[in-house]
This record gives sequence, structure tokens and C-alpha cells, in this order.
Amino acid sequence: MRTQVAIIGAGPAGLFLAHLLRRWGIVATVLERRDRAHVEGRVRAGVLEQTTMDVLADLGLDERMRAQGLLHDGTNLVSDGEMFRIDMAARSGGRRVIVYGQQEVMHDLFEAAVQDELPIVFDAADVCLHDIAGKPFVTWRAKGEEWRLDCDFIAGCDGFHGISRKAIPESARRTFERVYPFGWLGILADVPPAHRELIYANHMNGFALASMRSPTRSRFYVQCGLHDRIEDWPDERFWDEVTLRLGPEAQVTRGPSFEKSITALRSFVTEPVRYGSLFLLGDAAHIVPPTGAKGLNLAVSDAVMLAEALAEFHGGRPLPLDYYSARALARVWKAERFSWWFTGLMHRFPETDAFARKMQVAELAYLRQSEALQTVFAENYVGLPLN
Ligand code: RFL
Ligand code: PHB
Repeated sequence: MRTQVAIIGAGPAGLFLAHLLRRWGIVATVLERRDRAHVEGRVRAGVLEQTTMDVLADLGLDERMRAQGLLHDGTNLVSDGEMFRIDMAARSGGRRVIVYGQQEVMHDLFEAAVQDELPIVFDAADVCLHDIAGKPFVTWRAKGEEWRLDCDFIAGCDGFHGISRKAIPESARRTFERVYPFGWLGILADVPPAHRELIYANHMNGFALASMRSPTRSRFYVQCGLHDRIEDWPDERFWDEVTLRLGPEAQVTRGPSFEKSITALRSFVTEPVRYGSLFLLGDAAHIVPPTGAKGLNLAVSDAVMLAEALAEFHGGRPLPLDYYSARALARVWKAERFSWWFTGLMHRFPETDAFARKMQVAELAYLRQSEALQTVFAENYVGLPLN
């Protein structure tokens, strides 16, 4: 079998790339370790940047998002119970975010893939990359058989735990990493959202976030210990804590949770994101803590940048493929900075002594009154331009 681009992983990075390449007339095959239901069922991101909305619109895949997504002009921050709003649209020339869950995005991408007959191989076991510095090919096992796919390029879209990044020799890559000394405990519940827009709260006990999926489904998070277990957080404790941390202006409605999971927080970048014919995209190349809601959005901007670079190459134009590495990493590092800064501002760290806490409170007070700082926040939150 032969294809132009072998895409490893059918998450957001892989599927956006497959759709974008198709639009440029480039043939790609996607190899996914799990089945569609598993990939579509993962409860993850909730907030899409303006840039991501625009890409879905360009691909003609925005119908359900426009009908069901919740457009937000602003977001709310809470400092010790006191809430203030940042009008992001007003501070960023009218750019906004939309609350439209990753599960919905994946559903739309998979449905369109079926319609457009994009080749996706599910349940591909033991995917192996070969000769990435020469004539690349990929092998895997499925239905008890061995398969081989020859290709011009490989796009490693297989997430943080995937195999693609590790296919680059250790001597050729560098890792930059920060592991945070806490996690996020997230729940879903069929209760109305605590507010019309999101609320990010800094409280003595730690961070809390009120988000949503629809007018009747809410997503909440609280900062928790790195070694906490789900059993440590029965619903009652969760609701008590999130209500306290979000403060009196949040209208928290309690109800049974039906999804509860703990996520570790990490900042991570590998460089370079190209080696021979292999490109890394999305979580395979970088991780941000979820505080800035950037992960999925970065996967999408990577996909746009690689699709454009491959289209130039395909069209015989002399744009160097290394351009992808430089262009993608330039945007990635800015999103890393914003997510790291926002995480630092909003969480309680083991070393958060009385002085450090005063610094957080003072910075939040400054953000509350300074148009300049709010502009910086808004530009980053709605998503920096691709160039
Ligand atoms: P994914 O989604 O991990 O997809 C990788 C795919 O590769 C497959 N795979 C393999 N396939 C073949 N062979 C192998 N050896 C393979 N190994 C893995 C996997 O099965 C999977 O299908 O990576 P991708 O595409 O780069 O997308 C990244 C995003 O999913 C991620 O960044 C976001 O979910 C992060 N994130 C958020 N991002 C936002 O933009 N806004 C948010 O509000 C937001 N909130 C979040 C988040 C992530 C969270 N968690 C759980 C990590 C909230 C949370 C709690
Ligand atoms: C979510 O709704 O899951 C969500 C929203 C904002 C974030 C992170 C996650 O910063």
C-alpha cells in the first residue's frame, strides 16, 4: 500500500490534518490504535479559539458548532471570592471563543471523514515507523495480519504517550518540561452552568474552574493533590469545595456527577518537531496545562501549518519543509508561556507562602483595573494569530 502522508493517531491533530490535506489534494491515510467510539468518547477540551472556529468554517464543518456551540465574549476571574470580568471581544478586536466540546468536534470530523471516504484504519496495533530519515514506511498489525504502508511523509499525531516522538533519536531532540505539583479533578454533571461564561477562581484552598458543555450540562474542575484518588472526592466534598472556591457570585447547582477524573498538569515541548520525513503535531510535540484551554487549539494550528507547508511542497514551490518546525514552535512557545503564566497566577503551590500569595492577589488586582493587562490576557486567550 502507498500513500503520500501516513498520519499516526486520529485525535484532533490527525483528523484536522487529514481533512486539510484532502482539501489541498494530498492523499493521506490515518492509523489509529483505538476504535472510533473510544476516541470520540474521551472527555477533554471544552473551549475553541476563534482561530479553530475559523478552520472548522473553512472546512465547511461548522454547522453543528454554529447551532450548538456557546459563543463567549468574555471570561470571569475570581480572587478570594471577588469576581471580575474580562471583555475579551472588546479587547481583541471582536475575537471570541466558543464552548463546543472536543467530543462534538471529533464527532463532526469523523462524520465528515466517512462522507469524504478519508481512509482511517482503526484498531491498528503495534504501529512502527521505519526509515524516517530515508524512504519512510509504517507497519502495523490488524485483524491478525501484518500491514505495510509506504509514504512520502509521516505525521506523528499520536499524543503525549505515542510512539512518533520516540522514533526521533534521543541525540537529535531536546525536551523542555515543567511538571506541576498538583492535578485537576474534573466532573461532568447535568446541572445548569454556574454562570453565563466561564469562571476561573484563585482561592486559598486552590484553583477552581466552572465551565460547561451546554445550557444543561456543566463541567467543573478543582485543583487537587497529585496523589489524590477519585475515592477521596465523593460528590459532596467536590460540590462543597468548588462552591467555596468559586465564591458567592457563582450559582452552583449541585447534582450527581457522571464523569470524574484526575489530570496531572504539565508543560512540555520537544524540539525540533521535524526529523527527516517525520513531523510531530499536537500533544505528541507539546503539552500545556489546561488552565489556558490551549491544547486542542495548538493541535489545530499545527495541522494548518503542516498542511500549508506540504501543499507548497506538493505544488513544487520552494518553501522549505523546515519552515513548519520554526513556524509551529514560534506559536507553541507563546501558548506555553500564557498557559504557564495563567497556571502560576491561579494555583496554590506548595511554596505559596504568605508573600507569594500576596503577589498573586496583587497581580489579579492589577489585571482587574488595567486595560493594558486585560488586552494581553484577551489576545492570548482568544488565540494568537498563526503568523
Ligand atoms: P490526542 O487527542 O491525545 O490524540 C492522539 C491519538 O493518537 C492515538 N494513538 C495512537 N495511534 C496509533 N498508534 C499509536 N501507537 C498511538 N498512540 C496513540 C490515540 O489513541 C489518540 O486517538 O492528541 P492530539 O490529536 O494532539 O490532540 C490534543 C488534544 O486532545 C489535547 O491537547 C486537549 O484535549 C487538551 N485539553 C484542552 N485543550 C483545549 O484546547 N481547550 C481545553 O479546554 C482543554 N481542556 C484538555 C482540557 C485536556 C484535558 N485532559 C484530560 C488531558 C481538559 C482536560 C482535562
Ligand atoms: C473545559 O470546559 O473542559 C475547560 C474549559 C477551560 C479550560 C480548561 C477546560 O481552561
